[in-house]
Parts: sequence; C-alpha cells; structure tokens
Amino acid sequence: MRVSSAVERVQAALQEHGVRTDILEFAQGTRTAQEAADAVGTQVGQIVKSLVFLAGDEPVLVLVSGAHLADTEKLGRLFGTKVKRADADTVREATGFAIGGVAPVGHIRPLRTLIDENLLQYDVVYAAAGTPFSVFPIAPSELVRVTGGRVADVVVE
Ligand code: 5CA
Repeated sequence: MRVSSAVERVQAALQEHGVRTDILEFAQGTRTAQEAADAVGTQVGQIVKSLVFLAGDEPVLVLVSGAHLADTEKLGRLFGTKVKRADADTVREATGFAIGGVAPVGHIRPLRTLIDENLLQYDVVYAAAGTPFSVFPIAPSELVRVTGGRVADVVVE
C-alpha cells in the first residue's frame, strides 16, 4: 500500500524531533477516538484527539484525551480570547490534514498548542498519524516535547 503524503509528513516531523515510534495502520479505520481505541486494543482515554479551534482568528491546536471533552470556556481563558471549534475547511487549511486524521505534529505551520493534563497519567498514548487509518504510540512527555504544547486543565468536569 502506498504510504499517504500526510503520513509521510508526520513520520518526517517525528524523525526530526528524534522520536522513535512506528506508525500503525488499521484498515477498519481510526476516524474517532473510540474507533482508534478499538483498533489498537486500548482504553479510549489513551487516544489523543487533535482538535483545531479558532482563538479569535488564529487556528490553535488542543490535544485532548479521548475520555474527555474540550471546554471552550476554559480554552477562552487560556488563549485570552473567544474560542470556537474550527470548521472542516479551516482544519484542513491550518494543518494540511482532514478531520479524523489530524495529527499533533507535521502541520503546514506551527500552531499554538494546549495539552489535556489527563493524558499525562498514561505510559503511552496514541495520536492520529495524518489519516483516519493510522495512529502512532508516544509517551505523553514526548508529546509535550515535540509539540511544544502547554499542559493545562482544558476539559469539561
Ligand atoms: N483519528 C481519531 C483518533 S486519533 C481522531 O482524529 N479523533 S479526533 O477526535 O481528533 O477527530 C475527530 C474530531 O473532529 C471529533 O472529535 C470532532 O470534534 C471533530 N469534528 C468532526 N466533524 C467535524 C466538523 N464537521 N467540523 C469540525 N469538527 C469536526
């Protein structure tokens, strides 16, 4: 199977940061956190949702545990401006990835990033690798390092 250019972009970004990991591909699909958890055989909390929001006009990235929902009020306070969910076109424009495959790295340009503190409790988490059929395992501390993200309380209680 030809490796998609989106996956190659993620691979290159991970390599650039010295992350050693293998991208896992699943024919049955990993479009949602639950599908990804089922495919990998892990709990949904260990799946990283890579969500794009607009903070004012600026696209930003929020990495959220699959077991939690992002709280736009909290995001607003953390980014210092009104925050809303980006639509599908904006997501693709800002990241180069389509919804369901948005990776935490390998974007067209760097995005300010917040990371759900709930992800830090796990030894390993799984993030999308650029397509709705691929994920890669990574230690949460490494995810923080490679994204340059800030760990924060970003979820609905
Ligand atoms: N591959 C999986 C697990 S890594 C994945 O990408 N999950 S996700 O949660 O990060 O991506 C799906 C998310 O995209 C959903 O949680 C939903 O919030 C968002 N989404 C789905 N459809 C739309 C849409 N039309 N516009 C904006 N956001 C959407």
